[in-house]
Amino acid sequence: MKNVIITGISGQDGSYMVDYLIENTNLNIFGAVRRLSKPNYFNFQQHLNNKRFNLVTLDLSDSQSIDNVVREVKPDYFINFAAQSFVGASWQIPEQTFDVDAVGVIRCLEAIRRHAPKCRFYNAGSSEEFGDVKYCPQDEKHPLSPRSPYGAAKASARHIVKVYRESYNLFAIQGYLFNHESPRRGEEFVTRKITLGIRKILKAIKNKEPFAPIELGNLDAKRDWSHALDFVDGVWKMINQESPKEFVLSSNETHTVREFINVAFKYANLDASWHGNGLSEELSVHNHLIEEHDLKSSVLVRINPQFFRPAEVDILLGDSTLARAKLGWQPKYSFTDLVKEMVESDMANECQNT
Ligand code: F7E
Repeated sequence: MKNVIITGISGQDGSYMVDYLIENTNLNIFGAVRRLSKPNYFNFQQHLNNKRFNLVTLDLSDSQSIDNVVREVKPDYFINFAAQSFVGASWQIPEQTFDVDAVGVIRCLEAIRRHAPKCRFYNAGSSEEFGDVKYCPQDEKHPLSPRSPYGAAKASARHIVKVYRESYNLFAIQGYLFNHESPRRGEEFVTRKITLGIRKILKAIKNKEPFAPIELGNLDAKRDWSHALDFVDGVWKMINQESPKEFVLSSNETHTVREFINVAFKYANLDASWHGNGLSEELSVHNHLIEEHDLKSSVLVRINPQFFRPAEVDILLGDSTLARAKLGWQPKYSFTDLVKEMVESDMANECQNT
């Protein structure tokens, strides 16, 4: 039986990849987590008793830990979803971001080169590598022009993956993944911040309590959002090609943060409208609802300059034509399916791990 190492399994992509491979393959899965004083098994607890699932400790900032696991497991696949993945934080912790997201990839590649040179390696790449984009939509030929320490680290990782591929003849690739979300998305990312904010507001309304607005930064930023479940399928197809080619995975649509908010509040059945401009822009509940529910507050969303970034990627819009044609990859979720699922999941799970 073949072995796969998946890093980052407490997070969204790693945990969905474990689900996907348990369901669709007979691989032995070595799910890697970093040692934490308070372990977080929430997203993969359903597999803990599965004979095909093995939990291993591995830290991208520690080459010994990577070397040990690769030497023992001798993987056929290594899928690296571990990262400091929050762009906003990468200005506060630039060294740690670079160490984990770029140098950590060298550590993985070195371990593979020494102990499992036939292993197929996938590293999570990002549309953030395109940065201040030169043309729309962005395809595989778009130049790398990152705007954040996170984007710079991922762009460096892309170069080192190519160098190892060509120097040592490794099957090593890094896809170009545009934004991808789900009910398992981390709380600080804008989509989940919005859907969790809606959950809090609805609860307050139900309990006839006042509520605090959701505070956000740049509502004009445009992103190409997909469902993470579609992307783990795309990554699996990418790592199983005959030759190591790197593809864009994207929905091929772009929406502003404001549009995400509008659709999310629609699925929460809260009639609302925008007022004001710039930093004074606010989303408020419609008057008829204030009277009907005897609401104690009315502002749902407000701008807080704290959430603007030192440098912003204004628009991302992917072109995944090649992945669809060459890998036969076809995403199943639309933008509205995604928003609906996220809103409904947060409304239903009032006592999840958040
Ligand atoms: O921001 C704007 C923010 O943090 C999206 C990661 O998975 O995708 C993700 O990176 C947009 C940005 O994701 C808030 O300025 C406004 O324009 O959800 P995000 P991201 O930075 O696009 C790429 C492909 C990755 O590779 C990354 O790992 O939303 N925005 N107000 C805000 N964003 C946040 N987080 N919080 C706000 O309050």
